[in-house]
Amino acid sequence: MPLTTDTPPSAETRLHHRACHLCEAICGLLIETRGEDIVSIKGDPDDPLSRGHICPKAIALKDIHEDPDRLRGPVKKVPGANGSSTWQAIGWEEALDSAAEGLVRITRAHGVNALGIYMGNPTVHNHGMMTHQGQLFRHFRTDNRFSATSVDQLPHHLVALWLFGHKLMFPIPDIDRSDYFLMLGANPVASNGSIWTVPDIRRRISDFKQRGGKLVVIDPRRTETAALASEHHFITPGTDALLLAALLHTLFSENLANPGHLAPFVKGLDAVAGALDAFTPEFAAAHCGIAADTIRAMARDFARAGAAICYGRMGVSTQRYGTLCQWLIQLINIATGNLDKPGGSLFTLPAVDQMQSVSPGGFGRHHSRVRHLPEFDRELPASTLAEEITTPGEGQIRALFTGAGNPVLSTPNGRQLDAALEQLEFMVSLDPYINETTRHADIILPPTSPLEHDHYDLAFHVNAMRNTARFSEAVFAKPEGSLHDWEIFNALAARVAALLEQDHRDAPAPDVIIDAGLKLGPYGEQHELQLNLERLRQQPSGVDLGPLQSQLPQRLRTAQQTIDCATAQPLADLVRLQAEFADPGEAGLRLIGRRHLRSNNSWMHNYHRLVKGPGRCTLLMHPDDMAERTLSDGMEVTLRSRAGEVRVTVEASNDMMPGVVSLPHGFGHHRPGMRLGTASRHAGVSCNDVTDELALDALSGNAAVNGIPVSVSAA
Ligand SMILES: Nc1nc2c(c(=O)[nH]1)N[C@H]1C(S)=C(S)[C@@H](COP(=O)(O)OP(=O)(O)OC[C@H]3O[C@@H](n4cnc5c(=O)[nH]c(N)nc54)[C@H](O)[C@@H]3O)O[C@H]1N2
Ligand SMILES: Nc1nc2c(c(=O)[nH]1)N[C@H]1C(S)=C(S)[C@@H](COP(=O)(O)OP(=O)(O)OC[C@H]3O[C@@H](n4cnc5c(=O)[nH]c(N)nc54)[C@H](O)[C@@H]3O)O[C@H]1N2
Ligand code: SF4
Ligand SMILES: [Mo]
Repeated sequence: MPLTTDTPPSAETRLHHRACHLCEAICGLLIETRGEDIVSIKGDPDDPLSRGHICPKAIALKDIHEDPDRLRGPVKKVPGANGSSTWQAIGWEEALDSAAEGLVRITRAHGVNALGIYMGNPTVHNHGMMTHQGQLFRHFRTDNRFSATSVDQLPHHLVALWLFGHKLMFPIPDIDRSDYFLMLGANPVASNGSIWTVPDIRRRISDFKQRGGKLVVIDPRRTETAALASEHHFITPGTDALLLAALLHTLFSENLANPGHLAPFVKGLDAVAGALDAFTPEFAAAHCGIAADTIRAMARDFARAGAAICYGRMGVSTQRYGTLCQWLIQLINIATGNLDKPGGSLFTLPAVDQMQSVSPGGFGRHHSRVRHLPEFDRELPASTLAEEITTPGEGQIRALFTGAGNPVLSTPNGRQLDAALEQLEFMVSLDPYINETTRHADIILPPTSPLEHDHYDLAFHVNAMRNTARFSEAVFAKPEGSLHDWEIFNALAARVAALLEQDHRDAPAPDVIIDAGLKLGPYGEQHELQLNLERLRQQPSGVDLGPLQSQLPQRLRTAQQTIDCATAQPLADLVRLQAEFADPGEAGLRLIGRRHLRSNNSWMHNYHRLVKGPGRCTLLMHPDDMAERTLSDGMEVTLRSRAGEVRVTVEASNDMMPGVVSLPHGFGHHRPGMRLGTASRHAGVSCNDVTDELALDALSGNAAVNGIPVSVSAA
């Protein structure tokens, strides 16, 4: 799309190949610049994965780069007039010294666990943050680490670890070669796919259907994706585990289960079948709102399809049975022989293979202090962060480091966390913005703009529906006096190490690490392609490494290279599920979230082009539910839960399941002391002021931000 610029036409025009880092679709872009201006941003038709696809958010790369609210250098909080505080620009030396000293001072006085760390979602879209964060954190040795993982995909990691032996072994839907697709709790037409890098999903769904494929979507809202489906079924939020258990029950009881090529290395299916006796389609139907016959038909269709996919995302991981859902989903894929099969769900073979370099993950090796919630991969559930700050005692968090995260808006009961952050003795944020979270910091360290550093998708090639590799050069030179995220990690780590008298050596630049990873990787020195960074640089649209291939059992990281289906924890969780749903359950409204193509979590509301038009932070509600409460379209209502309440405009929608209301997350930009001009004019309210820090997937500690019991009344 062509964009307006101020630069005289005489300036030199250049064309840059660039990956879009804003979402998991990682689209290839062609960015035209003239001098310091971005003239146009288009899809790269030669990108082997995205094939020219682009969405309206790509233009925000220009807006982020040029945003006057984006910090260009470090700031420090200083006292202002009348007891308020204000921000003062400071130099990097002072900023890094005081950040390191402040953090070390607290851990010296109160022990290592007095420091908390929260890392947010953009970390995984930024290779330098991924390669260099450990550099800093290893000096701190705190158990109080948190991230957006536990408001998101934690159940996927746990199930991957248990079944396949590594937290990153995600089965990836092979939609281009499939016949039947059962999708639960995902809306890729708005989100562009998640734990499934699948640019251009609309076209892929359309091609899939054209070939005779059947897409069945299970969602409490008739979403943009459901609108394209062959079949859509409403489901009562939080009851998917019953549906999935009933599907698996039917596969076993009707002798439709056949692991086929997986049989030689799959164990424990009989034990699973035995544990499912009570989970009949009738039992599920009584709670989930999908008829027993429909469930049986779904199981039969799935088993009889040439190749089938069962896939579930946010809506089924961030609910009370998140881990059980993800485990049942993979058991359906395994029991029908659709795992590791073209047209089913397969594992990638990425050019930089993190299975070689990243730890497989671990679970429950230590627990949170206050609520005794289990760690996963050395991180505790984000839902417990606020109480770890406010509850006195040994190990209480008194200082916090945040990087690329906005937990005040993105974690349950954000208002409680907002207040808790006020209590901290010291806080440092690595972030380009003064927002709802970072306004509590003492020092903010802003990195270079995304277009000022190079880029490699360490995370998303691992989740992609085709094996490709691509390295993007920086579009703009790094401005003088600025630091990349990874340089800030190095510089802070060096200072912290010196203060703690620990050894420190700067980690090499990310491109050096990527080069080494490529050479060691499956297409590197051992392979005819001899892939390395030099070669990738010569093909800026990316290198095609082919469709996903069957790789089992060799790719498994389990001890015996087998898949042991009878995983103890989810089997035990079936008992909790059965007990909870033994009774009809209480009626009442349930709150779910929603995503919009022009938004991205909490931090992309500051760009006029993306937020203009009618406000999107509305509460969707079925007209019957509104009539029952004498509400009318456009009215201000109070949305209330155990944890809190917000006032919001209600919008009538026949796309909602009766009994369910939907509010997007990531809004609530009305708080004082931020520097987000456009966002605060489109403030909205925060969905997470209503979600509940006590609502968890009890098995993993993942936040259940979907399915929250709420009431709605005229404001
Ligand atoms: N435009 C845009 N794109 C994004 C993002 C964004 O904010 N905006 N965020 C990015 C991130 S961080 C992620 S993790 C991904 C998420 O990607 P997706 O998982 O595809 O995203 P959602 O749109 O949240 O889809 C969740 C769906 O679950 C449904 N749901 C809620 N509760 C239940 C339930 O109990 N059962 C079932 N079956 N469904 C339920 C919701 O109605 C919703 O349609 O998107 C990424 N892409
Ligand atoms: N109710 C509800 N809550 C949810 C969800 C939901 O669906 N419903 N979704 C959940 C999901 S899936 C996720 S992933 C989380 C996200 O939760 P978070 O990761 O905590 O929040 P984000 O909104 O992604 O905030 C990103 C922050 O990173 C900063 N940032 C952006 N780019 C960079 C960069 O390159 N470097 C640095 N250092 N900082 C950068 C931004 O300024 C912003 O402060 O929210 C979760 N919360
Ligand atoms: S789909 Fe995602 S990666 Fe592609 S252009 Fe849009 S925001 Fe960027
Ligand atoms: Mo996410």
